Amino acid sequence: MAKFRFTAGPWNVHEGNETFGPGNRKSIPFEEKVAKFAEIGLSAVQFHDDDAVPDLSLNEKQTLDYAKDVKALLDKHGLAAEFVAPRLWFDYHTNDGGFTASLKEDREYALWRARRSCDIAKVLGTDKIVLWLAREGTLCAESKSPVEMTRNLIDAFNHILTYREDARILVEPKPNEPIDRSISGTAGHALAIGAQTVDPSRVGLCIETAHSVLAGLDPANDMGFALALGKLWSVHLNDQNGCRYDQDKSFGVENLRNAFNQVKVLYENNYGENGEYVGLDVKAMRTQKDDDCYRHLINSKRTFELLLEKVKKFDYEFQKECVRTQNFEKLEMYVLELLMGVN
Ligand code: XUL
Ligand code: MN
Repeated sequence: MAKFRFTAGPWNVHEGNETFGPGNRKSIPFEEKVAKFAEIGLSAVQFHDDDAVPDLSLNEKQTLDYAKDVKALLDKHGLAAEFVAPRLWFDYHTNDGGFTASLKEDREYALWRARRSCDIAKVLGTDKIVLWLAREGTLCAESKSPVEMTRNLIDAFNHILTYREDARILVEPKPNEPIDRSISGTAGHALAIGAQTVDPSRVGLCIETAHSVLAGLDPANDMGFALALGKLWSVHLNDQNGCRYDQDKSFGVENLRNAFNQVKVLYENNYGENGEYVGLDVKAMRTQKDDDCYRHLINSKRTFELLLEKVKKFDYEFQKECVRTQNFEKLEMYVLELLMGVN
């Protein structure tokens, strides 16, 4: 049984800003976050391309040299790099989409960011490229063709797979926000697109709890779907209170039973045995103070580990008997009692 190893990104320790107001916490330098990640027991760091190399105006050699320094910093703290994700939603070129932008020059910009991510990932020692397809869809439904957008995505995936022949794409599906209508909002969409590429074996998934909830789906089932197909290459655990803006709450705080079932499906299927990490894509509430601003990460990891203990206590003989007699009321109460510490 592989031991679960945890990871997070620098964006998971943020100032607390949101649409209605600026944050109240101070910015923490990247080096300090990395040191703290190691201290709280994480094993790897997740990156957007500009988390690793913030200056987009650097030439290729300067970019790679900068990435080498980042790799040295990770090595110093005994951390690996899990993945690099092109940030295809911040720049004005990505106003209207990345790979599915309406203007050719904007689509080319997105492909450049993807190639840049591949190069940075290579220096950081990872073959994983995460694509959160933030703006791949429409704000105005009539502004783009869904058929063309789907083909754009296949072309973009092919571009990445041929640019770096050892790279793997992990699509992180999300049905909306910031885009109104995503063209590839679920695990099924992502894998269907992957199946049309030059190398479907190098297209898999990063399933995020909140994104599954936003799609009206069950996160544990999404993870199980990906596991059954050998496609669960990362997870972003967090929590989400129903269908509203993406909340990135600490793991388990909204729906503990759901969180239990996510840990259960990962444990039962030996998630991690091929080096996969448990990503904690959580954000502290904006009210949280500077002096305890890693608490959400510490709590999410602890919740996972406590739920793992519960999973290990799960009585499969009892479950089998309940299934045989179709006494699901009994099984359900057993799970609630397990979670409440009664048995
Ligand atoms: C957005 C989200 C991102 C991705 C990485 O909802 O989850 O942080 O995980 O690009
Ligand atoms: Mn995420």
